[in-house]
Formats: sequence, C-alpha cells, structure tokens
Amino acid sequence: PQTIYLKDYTPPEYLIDNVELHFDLDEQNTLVKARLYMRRNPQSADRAASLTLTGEELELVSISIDDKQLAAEDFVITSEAMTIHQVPQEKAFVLSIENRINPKANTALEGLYLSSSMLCTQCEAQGFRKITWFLDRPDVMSRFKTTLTADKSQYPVLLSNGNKTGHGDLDHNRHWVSWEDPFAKPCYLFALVAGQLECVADSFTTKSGRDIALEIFVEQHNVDKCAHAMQSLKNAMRWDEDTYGLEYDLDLYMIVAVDHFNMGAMENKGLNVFNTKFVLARPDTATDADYEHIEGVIGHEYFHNWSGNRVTCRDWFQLSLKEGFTVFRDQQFTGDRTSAAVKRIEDVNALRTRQFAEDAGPLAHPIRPEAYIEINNFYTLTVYEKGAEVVRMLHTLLGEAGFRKGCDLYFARHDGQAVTCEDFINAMEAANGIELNQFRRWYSQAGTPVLTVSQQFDTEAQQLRLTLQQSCPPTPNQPQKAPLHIPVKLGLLAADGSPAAIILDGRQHQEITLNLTQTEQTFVFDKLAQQPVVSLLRGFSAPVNLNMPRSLEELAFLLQHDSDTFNRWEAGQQLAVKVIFDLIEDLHQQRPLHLNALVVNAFHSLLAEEGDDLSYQALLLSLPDESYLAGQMPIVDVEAIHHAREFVKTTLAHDLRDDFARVYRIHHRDESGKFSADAIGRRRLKNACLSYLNQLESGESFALAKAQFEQARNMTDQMAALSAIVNSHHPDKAACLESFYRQWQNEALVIDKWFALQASSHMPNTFATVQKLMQHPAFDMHTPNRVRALIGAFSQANPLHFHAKNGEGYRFLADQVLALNTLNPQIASRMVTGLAQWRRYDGKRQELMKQQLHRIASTEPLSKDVYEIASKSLA
Ligand code: B3K
Ligand code: ZN
Repeated sequence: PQTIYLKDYTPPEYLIDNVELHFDLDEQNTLVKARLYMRRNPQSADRAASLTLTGEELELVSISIDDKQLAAEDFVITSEAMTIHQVPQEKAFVLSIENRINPKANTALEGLYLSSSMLCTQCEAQGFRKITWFLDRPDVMSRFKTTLTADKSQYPVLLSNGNKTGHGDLDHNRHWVSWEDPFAKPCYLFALVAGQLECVADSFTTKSGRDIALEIFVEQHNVDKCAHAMQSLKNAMRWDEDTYGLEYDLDLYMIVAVDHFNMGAMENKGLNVFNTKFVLARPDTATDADYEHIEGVIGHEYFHNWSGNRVTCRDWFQLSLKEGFTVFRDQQFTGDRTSAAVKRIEDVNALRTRQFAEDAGPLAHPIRPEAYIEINNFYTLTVYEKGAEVVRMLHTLLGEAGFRKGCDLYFARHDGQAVTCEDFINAMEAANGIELNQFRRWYSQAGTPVLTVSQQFDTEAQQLRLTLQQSCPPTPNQPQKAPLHIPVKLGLLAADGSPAAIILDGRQHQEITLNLTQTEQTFVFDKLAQQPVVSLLRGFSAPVNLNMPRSLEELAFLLQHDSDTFNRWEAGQQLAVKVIFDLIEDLHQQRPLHLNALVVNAFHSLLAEEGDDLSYQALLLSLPDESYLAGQMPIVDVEAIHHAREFVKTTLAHDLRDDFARVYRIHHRDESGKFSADAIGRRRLKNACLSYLNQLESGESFALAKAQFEQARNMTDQMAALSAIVNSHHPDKAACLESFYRQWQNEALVIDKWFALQASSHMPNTFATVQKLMQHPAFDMHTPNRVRALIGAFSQANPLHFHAKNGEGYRFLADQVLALNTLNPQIASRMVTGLAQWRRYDGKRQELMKQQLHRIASTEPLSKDVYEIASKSLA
C-alpha cells in the first residue's frame, strides 16, 4: 500500500464550485447522478489536461462533459480512481456521472450504508468516493444541492444537508425531497439519511434573534430517550455564543441516531449523524457517565460547525486543527456544565493512561502527522486528546482573553476556507503580538516529554532553587528531540498547608506559570523563611511525565492541603502508585504484604470530609487503574499489578469498613431521574464505597450489592451493583446477569453494557465467558458497538485476562481482527492496537503477541487499515 506524505501536498488542479446530486435510493441498488460544475484551479501549477477523480466500489452507468457522452477510450477506471484524458481547460465545464452502489453490501460502514432499516452515510475522511467519483479532498469546497427519491413507505423521511427546498410525490409509491446547503463545504461533510424515523422537535433562539429549528430523528421505540440530547444541544448552542461569540448559521439543525456507526458521531453540516450511544438516554437506561458523554459529544459535534465546518482542514494531516481544538472546546463546555475539577481529572487520566501509551509505542506520531497509509488510522488519541492539550497550553500561555482574541481572528481570517495548523498559530500570534516559534514544535514532535525536577533550599539566603530539565524519548523516525516550550504552573505551600507567596525576580505571585524553553532551567524563589512544598504542573498544565521524587509524607501533605484540585488528586494518585510499586517489589521478593498506615489514615480523613463536590471526593478515593500503573513500569508485570492493587483495595476495605459503610448509607437514597451535581455526586461517592465494600466478599457485602441491584431505579446504581456482583464470588451472579439480560434485552445500549461488564471482569473464567458470549444470539460482528463491548472491552479494559500467560487472549484477538478485516476494516484496525504494545511485556509474552501480529500481517487480502497498524507495530 502507498504512503501519503504531508510534504507532497499540492493544491487541487481543479475545483468543483457546485454539485447537484440526485439519488434513487434502494437498499441494494442505488442510482447516483452527479452534476459537477468544475473549472481549473488558478492556484494550481499543474498544466496537464487530464482530470483524475477518486472513486471506489462504484459501477459506472454513464459519463458526459457538458452533456456530451464520453467514449470508452476517453477515460480509464481503476479500483481507486477514474482519469479522464482531456477536459476543457479554458472554460468551466459540467461533468455528469451516473453510477450505481449497493448500500446493503457495505459492511465497512463508510459511504452510503444500511443500518437496521435506514440508509445513512459516513463520508469523513474519504467515504464520499464510495458514493460517486469526486475530488475527495477537504480543500475542494462546493455548494451542494441534493435530491433524494425513494419508496414512500420504506423511506418516509429523506434528509440531507442545509435547508429543505422542495418535496413531492412520484409514481409507484415513490416520493422526493430536495435540499440545498448554502455553505460551501468539502464532500466529507456531505450526508444523507433515509428511513422510518420519528422526529423530536424543539427550537432555539440565537443571540441575534434568529429562530433555529432543532430536530432529532430516531426510531419509534427511542422517542422517549431524546430529551437529554435536545437539552444538551441547546446548552451547547448557548455556551458557544457566550464563550466564543459563535452563532449557528443555518435555520435547521438535525441529529440522526443510528445503531451501526464506526465511531461516536459525525458533524455533517446541518445533519449530524450520531451513534445511538451518544443520543439516547433515560434515567433507567443510561448512567450518569452516559449523560455526561452525551452532552459532551453533542457539544463536540455542534462546536465543529465553526471549528471544522466554517473553517475546515486543508488536508488530512491538519486533522488536529479541527479535532484538537474542538475537543478542547468540548472539554471546557463539560467543565462549565458539571465540575471543572472532575472533568480535568478525567481528561488527564484518560490522556495519561491511553495517549501516553500510544506516544510511547510503535504508533507514536506528532499531533500533525507527516505520513499515513490509511487516514482513518489517524483519528487517534494523539490527534484528538494531545491535540486538545496543545490548544490548552496556548490558552494557558495567552490567558482567557488573549486566547479568545486569537480565536476571533482565526475565524474572521479563515471563514469559508480550508486551512492549516500553521494558520491557527499565526492567528494566535498576530492577535496577541507574540511569537510562538518554539511552541510550534508541539505540532511536529511526537513523544511525551519527561520533566525532571530537583530542588535546593538555602536556609540562610531564604531561597529555593528549582531546576527543571526536559527530555523526550525517541519515537519512530524521530531519534532526536528539540526542547519544547512547556508552561509549568506552580504554587508553593507553607508548612501549615497555607499558600506561600511566590517571589520570583522581585515580583510576587500567588500562583505562576513558568516558561520552560531550554533543556534545563533554574528558577530562584526568594524570601522564603522555611522550605515550602512545591505544587508543580498544576492543572496538568502540559502533557508531560513529571519526574519529581517525593516522600509519602509529602504526598499525603499535598493530598490534604493543595488548593489546586488537580494536584490534590494527583498527590493521592502518586501516593497510591508509590505504595503499589513497593508492594509489587514485595511480591517479587516473596515478602508478606503490608499496607502503610499512612495510606489508611489518608483514606480515613478523605472519608470523613464533608466537601461540596462529592464527585471530586469520589475521585480522591479511587486507586490508579491497572493500565495507568502498567504505563509506569519498564516491563509490565500484569499479575503483580493486579494483585498489589487488589491488596490495597481490600485492605482499605477491611480497615475502613465502617467508614465506607457510613458514607455509603449517608448518600444512599433514591434520586433516580435527578441529574443535579449533588445527586450525581452522591451516586458516585456511594458507588465508590460499594466497590470497596465489595472487596470484603462477605455475606453482608453480597447482600448490600444485591439489594442495590434489585432496588435500583436508575442505570448508574444498577450497573454499579451488577459490576460489584460480577467482580466477586457473589452466589447470585448468574441469576443477576440473567435477570438483567431479560429486563433489558430490547435496549441495545444496555445490552452492550452487559457484554462489556462481563468481558472486563477480573474474576477467573472470564476468557471462557468471553468465548461463550461470542456465540450469544445477541452478539453481532456487524454492529461496532457490540464488537467494542465484547472484543474491545476484553482486549483493552481487561489487562489481567487479555494478557494471560498462555497467549489465549492474543490468539482470540487476532482471530477476531481477521474476521473483522474483511467486514469492517476500520473497526478491525482499532482492535489491533491491543497487540501494538508488545515491547512493554516480558519475553514470553512478546513472542506470543508478535506471533499474532505476524499472523495478521501475513494474511491476504489485508485491508490498508489493518496492514498499517500491524506492520508499524512490528517495525
Ligand atoms: N469527525 C468525526 C470523526 C470521523 C472519523 C472518520 N474515521 C467525529 C468527530 O471527531 O467529531
Ligand atoms: Zn471531532
């Protein structure tokens, strides 16, 4: 397969100003007629008279230029493209193409496909070429007019981008609807939907007084699960006006929920297509986390209307321009809507466990990659989450107001254009009168920098010398790294826990952001009567690994006193990490295990606290994930990590049984249907306690979980209880799983939870359960949500069993990857990542994982998607 390079970018040779599309929709035989209003691009240096359009899996019916049929020798068609040898050079021309496609055969879910009984599209990144021949690249922007015709009973609802311009009936029970989108857009933002859909409608009045119709389309049985999505949409619209001064531009905003979707959602202009998972919610079917994610994803896609659609990407290497920025925007939104402290911790936690692993492995790439084989493989944690961190650092460096000025200028300069990351930074510089040259390296350099800290306190001089060193491990194709511009937010604490004044270069601050730009820099803080405790990298001000030696006592002190909510939580995490690693060492030395009393005391105090952010308090009580711990180990010891962590959890449960039970009782009440921060926090904290108590595996703890399971009237509590039951030797486990299944068998999203919970259980026999579930009538390889729930959860959220010593987990995953490879390459390649980290394991596991990667890589035919991930993982 061919590699595409950023350095080879050239402007398009032709432009398509207008597109008229006409679809005769049919499940297996859709006729597409396209009229493309084209001309040479004056910006292009190329002078060849030929025209090459991309197109895949299309059957040509007819082709003409300015209504003159082309002869067979006028063009050639390959599996990926069509070249017309000669097109008019001096004038604009109309290229008309008719072709047929088979949506039902499209199991890759890219282009036009069938989901349950509805037809829908997914064009980003390069799906439009599976609909018709086109210049399928984001820098070709066109105005689209679309007419859909279809059987009236089977497809009563016919949707596309923009505004509805007409509709009518046809012979043979068919009908038509036409749409027009006034905004020029790349074809990746094109969408159509046809089906038997119900519409949940509402409206929103913009700041400038325009009324926007809001419509959510779902299947009949889901109409009662749209209220939260609708409210989220209105919240997002208001928030973007208030925070960024950005208003919606069309008169209509539509969201369609589909069962079969490769990712979360898609921001098609005026017609978002969503995975049902990010739309549907009812208190009894969706957890608090689901509610939060729905609001976040609805916000994300809505925010794309400006950061992505009005201003789009020049080429796919610039993906982070829209994704990093939009993720940052949705993070801000969720933080404002819920608890900013909790949101930040959740985001950093995900970044450090998952993106840091990607950045440390064979698939590491900069947020602006330089080469790809299959662009769908680059919708990564790095492009999205690290990309958002880079935007966040700009926000930190420029301040709220400066950042906003930069955004305003960016949107004003580039509205209606397809631009680059460079254009974004340029706008930030110009609006703030600064220079960000060194900062730009964040866009081109891969890998997670390491920040090493040392301190020296001079009692006599009353000075603290803080030395920061940065380095970055090599990544594929980048052996050498240049120093980055790293904003390091810092605070100082006095011995009694109160903030100590920061005096740097004669100026006094409460909190300061240091600019680390060199490999090593020393900062001297004056007028300190006593040595302060340094709270560094507050708010996780840069995506780096912090290497700062601290004692357990100092961590416990910060856990108690740090006023920075992120660093306070982080102190607790590092405390737990240190303790767990000591225990792992004890395991290795076959010493008996003891939990340091300091940890027990710290948890005892946390449980006695009466804070007002209960979700935050629940986070303070949570132990670092096994995968986070794995990331901190040179050679991952899967079993030791699990046992040491379980030991800590169980010992805490034993020693603080009364505390956990008390806090559980205080917050246990039925508030189903209430989604205030308080109610959510109570559920979260109570369920954290339940999870600890469950470690006791006593008659009492079993009864507690069972009672909650039976009485729960909301999915948060029901799932928390079932999770406790599944992750223990609960005598009623089978019965509970069975009754849960019976209760929810008609709610696909709940059944996904049922699969995922069993697949991620740490109890013995999980692998056998997973194999059995593969045969379950409700399992279906054609449904990405189900694949992620079973195969994804097992291989990505169950380190203990996936990494079983005998290699059965690896073999299983490879089997599934190969099955998916022909069915749905995008999903297949996502599943391979479970094997990519093989270098992190012991020799025996390395061999077993490599074996499976080789087996995958040598299979034919292999999709580009899977080939790229498997071959890079082995390189
Ligand atoms: N832009 C889409 C992702 C498309 C993925 C294509 N493989 C959703 C989003 O990030 O909002
Ligand atoms: Zn996005």
